[in-house]
Amino acid sequence: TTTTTTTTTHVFKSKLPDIEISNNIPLHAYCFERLSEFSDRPCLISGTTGKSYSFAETHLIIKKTAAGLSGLGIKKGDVIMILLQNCPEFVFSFMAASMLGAVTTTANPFYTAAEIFKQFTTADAKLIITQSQYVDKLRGDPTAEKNFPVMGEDFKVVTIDTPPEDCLHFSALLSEDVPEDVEEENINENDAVALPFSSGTTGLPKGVVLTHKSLITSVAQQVDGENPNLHLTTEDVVLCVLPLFHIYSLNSVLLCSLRAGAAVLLMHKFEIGVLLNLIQRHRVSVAAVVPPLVLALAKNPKVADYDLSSIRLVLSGAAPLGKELQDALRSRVPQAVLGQGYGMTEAGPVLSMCLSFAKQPHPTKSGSCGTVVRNAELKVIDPDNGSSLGYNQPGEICIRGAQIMKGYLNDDKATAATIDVDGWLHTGDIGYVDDDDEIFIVDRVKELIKFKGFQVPPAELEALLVSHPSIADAAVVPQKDDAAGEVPVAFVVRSGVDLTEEAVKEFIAKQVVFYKKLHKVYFVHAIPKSPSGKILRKDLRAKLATASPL
Ligand code: 4UV
Repeated sequence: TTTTTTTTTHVFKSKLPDIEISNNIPLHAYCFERLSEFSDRPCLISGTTGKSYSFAETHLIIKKTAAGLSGLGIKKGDVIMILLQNCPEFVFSFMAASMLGAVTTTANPFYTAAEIFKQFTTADAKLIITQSQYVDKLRGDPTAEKNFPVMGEDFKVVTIDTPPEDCLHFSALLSEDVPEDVEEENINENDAVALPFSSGTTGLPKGVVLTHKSLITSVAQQVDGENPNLHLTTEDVVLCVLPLFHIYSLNSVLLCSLRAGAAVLLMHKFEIGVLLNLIQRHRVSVAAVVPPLVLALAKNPKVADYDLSSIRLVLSGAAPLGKELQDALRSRVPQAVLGQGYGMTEAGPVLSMCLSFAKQPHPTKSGSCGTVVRNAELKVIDPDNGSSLGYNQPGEICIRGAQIMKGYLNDDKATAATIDVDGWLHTGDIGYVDDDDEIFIVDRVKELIKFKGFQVPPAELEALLVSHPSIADAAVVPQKDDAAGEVPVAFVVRSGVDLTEEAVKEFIAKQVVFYKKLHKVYFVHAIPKSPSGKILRKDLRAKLATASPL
């Protein structure tokens, strides 16, 4: 006799019904589809200058920027890099690229030259839009071994402020005439529009191919329908302090606000006094934040001096927000609805969103990451055997739907390791769905370290460490930290006895952006590895949790 085992898949869905999504048009057309309904309303407000752009003005400048980029030779399929802090030009450039069928790769302007060029060359970008203060990094280092592409020859640089030598000013892109509508019919819904970089569940940062269809689907899942999950209106002023180069702010702040007709208040960097001032002055109603910002709002004594009564909604995401901190924030903004979104760059990015943010809200619990978005399927699997788990059983969270990435750029192997043959994207996050369909994340099985929500890929730091002549082997793991959530620490096997902790830290610090710096170095005799050679990160994390990790 044979036994047949039937495996049931428990699929979790939103409590909101699926909706019709017009995801067969280009992203910019979708975002500005309702333009005529609110063309005179404020669209972008610069926190720095106070200048405000209406939806009509924004749309017009985007068209001009598209014409200007086209004049510089940018065409369908080309990649541009935006290397900017939050500013109106970020928005103009991103949407203009979409109009041309071009693709934007966004990078952190604080990156070192090496980090920028790694992404720039992997993405095969043609042009960089940046600020003059970052241009020196783009000139490359003539003494460096690596051959950087040459500015002016291999790529062009546009600056939004006074252009240094060999750069163009952003205004040069904007012609006086109103350009004819740019050719649009040849943009396919499955063409890439955004190319953020993420290390995903393992390895080095990779280009995440997000298509017009993926981003439209994700935005629609949040703000479209009779009862939108994230209810934004034309009366809202949405705080944009989180960097637009990260997918959270790009998607849930910028694209969602454009679609819904809400104003976006752009802050180029976080500074608590400036932030509080702007919230008060512009009557910010929706604040998208990360847990360290929640901490500042909940604990900083300055907060008491400002009027925050305009805030009706606070969305936290990108890293775990504990129940205690969420409750502490509540006393500072008692009138506001607080909740979380859970996203991952590869997932398009939003997997789940707090249902208390809906037009007809559902009650939700502190500490939950929300409920899976509509028009998507979520499952929880046993990480050991892949079997599907039911309510209240923690396992790896998987997501399926039209919003997820098309794949990693030029990396079929990594794509196949993340999206399985049935279309499920495996997140590397451990969580469970409770009886009210709310998701709770309890652990992360992937390598990724998150410093204040920023990605720190251990593999990148390990590769740098072993490039040091006196380091034989190394492993980098997260250590819990009150202020940052997690910080990277290294276990290092020395090949020369003279090497000090300070020397290792400094060796890394000069090659990476500030949040990838090592906070501690432990010298060990060997890195624990599985028979197949994989670093046993769990063992190292467990060691760290003890009083003396050695
Ligand atoms: O790839 P990534 O850097 O992507 C993000 C995206 C986050 C969000 C959050 C809310 C939104 O509305 C939105 O549009 C985007 O962080 O890092 C992905 C990993 O970060 C952790 C988790 O490990 C992901 O796989 N993470 C993200 N959000 C949460 C989180 C959360 N709410 N709670 C715990 N961990």
